[in-house]
Amino acid sequence: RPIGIMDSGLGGLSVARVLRDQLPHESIVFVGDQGHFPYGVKTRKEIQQLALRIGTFLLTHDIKLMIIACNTATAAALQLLQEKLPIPVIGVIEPGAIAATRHNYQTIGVIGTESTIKNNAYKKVLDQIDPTLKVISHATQPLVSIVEHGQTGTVLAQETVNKELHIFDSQSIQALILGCTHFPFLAKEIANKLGENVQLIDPAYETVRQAKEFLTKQGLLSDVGTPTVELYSTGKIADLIVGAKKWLPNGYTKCEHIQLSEE
Ligand code: DGN
Repeated sequence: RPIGIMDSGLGGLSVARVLRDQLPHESIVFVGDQGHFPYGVKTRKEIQQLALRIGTFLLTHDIKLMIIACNTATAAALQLLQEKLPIPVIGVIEPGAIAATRHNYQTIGVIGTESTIKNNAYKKVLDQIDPTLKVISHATQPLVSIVEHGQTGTVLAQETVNKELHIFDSQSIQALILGCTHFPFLAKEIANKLGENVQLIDPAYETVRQAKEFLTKQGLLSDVGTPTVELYSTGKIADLIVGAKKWLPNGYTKCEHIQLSEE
């Protein structure tokens, strides 16, 4: 049985690539909801409806676990999906916060979409784990668009990162949580801007570690065989193919457009 992964767009591929790398025998069904991109500026209710629709689609593929590979959708819909779907669902925020609190940092930054930052999604979890940690949160929607439009590695990408992360010039941080799954694809530009003293935290690694732990405990881990990797987009399939070619080094077995019903 495959693992289901969803995002509003290409960002979820940053989780899929870590999963492919760490759990190479697991089959994946990935949905990029490009037809409704971006989630970062939508209401909680809208995001919940979209995420539930995708969860229902993933169930038709008999998934054994769903990963919400989107911080915005995790903040808005994780609990709802855990209640409504008959399979386990994990998100990326708690794993990201856990990864960030492993190193005794005193001050960390969090960047994410407007929705993730406005909801204080990371700060709430970080405060629970380590109330003494100083957290500087910053919303940056333009970085999501750079990734979604295939502009990573360009001068424009670096300029946009420099402008968007300007806030950290005056507020020094020891680590930065990449609190949007699109951002690991801009890690080089972000590292250029912040310098080597700031650790970048990609929540995907801890998310995949938790997925592995769960599957192992349940006896559901696939450790032999050649997996299938099916990618679906509710929007332009060409964009998903470009992203997958760039970021999924081991390729995919299927890539198709899907239309999900409003119900
Ligand atoms: N990739 C999503 C996230 O992690 O928050 C959001 C992207 C978006 O829809 N703006």
